[in-house]
Amino acid sequence: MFEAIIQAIEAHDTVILHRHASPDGDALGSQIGLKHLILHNYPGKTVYTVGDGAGRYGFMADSKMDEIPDEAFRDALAIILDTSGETLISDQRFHLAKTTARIDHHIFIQQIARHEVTDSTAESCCSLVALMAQEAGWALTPLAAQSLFTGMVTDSGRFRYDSTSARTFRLAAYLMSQPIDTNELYRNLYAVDLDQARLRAAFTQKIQLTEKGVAYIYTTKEEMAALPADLFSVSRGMVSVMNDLKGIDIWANFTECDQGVLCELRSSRYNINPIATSHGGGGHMKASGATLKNREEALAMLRELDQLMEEGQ
Ligand SMILES: [Mn+2]
Repeated sequence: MFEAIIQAIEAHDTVILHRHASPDGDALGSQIGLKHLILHNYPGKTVYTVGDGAGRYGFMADSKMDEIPDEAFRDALAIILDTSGETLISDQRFHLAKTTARIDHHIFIQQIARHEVTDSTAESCCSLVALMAQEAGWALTPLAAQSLFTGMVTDSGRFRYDSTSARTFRLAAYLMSQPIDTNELYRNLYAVDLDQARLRAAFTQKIQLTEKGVAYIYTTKEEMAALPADLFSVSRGMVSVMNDLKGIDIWANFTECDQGVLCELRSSRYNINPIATSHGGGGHMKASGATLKNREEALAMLRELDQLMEEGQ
């Protein structure tokens, strides 16, 4: 399955690893994991990780990105991980690379690279990288295993989402043949400080319901400016206060910012991806996102979600 990508890695002395902007555990995990797999199995190769900062995933080992000049791309292979749309890639200089490849588990929207493997049945990009390591017969290292395991955990909601499969557990077991401190990992991922707990409580109070029972939170620019939190922790971080509410099958978090209104859409039952895509976004069947123009577009989206609820009943 990964033959062409493995050959491309073998054929290039320099490999540059990209992933989507505002990285999550899977984006960073696949990047760091693949970096250490290549370094360990092909001594002498140079591997760089590029992109914006690790943010709340800064606890992950080796998550500091490299700063490299344009020349570094000239003879390099650039591999794009965990990204479905070209504009979402952090550090657009992959265009300068000699060859490109992509490994992704989002719903396919476009070809970006020369060699591509996309499998939307995988719960995480990290598990695809783990699968490639098995296929190539690469040896694991503790850091590679730990990074890939982190992405599997975060993108599967700690092995809870329906994308979690027998293959997920087989690959998790394979990674756990290396020493992975899960207590430490889960503490880093799930322990919240008191301020964050209070912020979540405030967002719980902000939950509203549409006529058909779609839950949503809308945060204006003014409210955002007054909050002790950054855009990502509100937009991606607070959508989860609506998880696990009985009788709520679809929920959305809207956050105004300079670019428009960030929208994070989730569902426990319905495929909300086409609605996100029709508003210029993308993602997965039950978890997608989009950047909307304004509040009117957010309200229009809520009407479409209401319609989806109605059709589903
Ligand atoms: Mn992912």
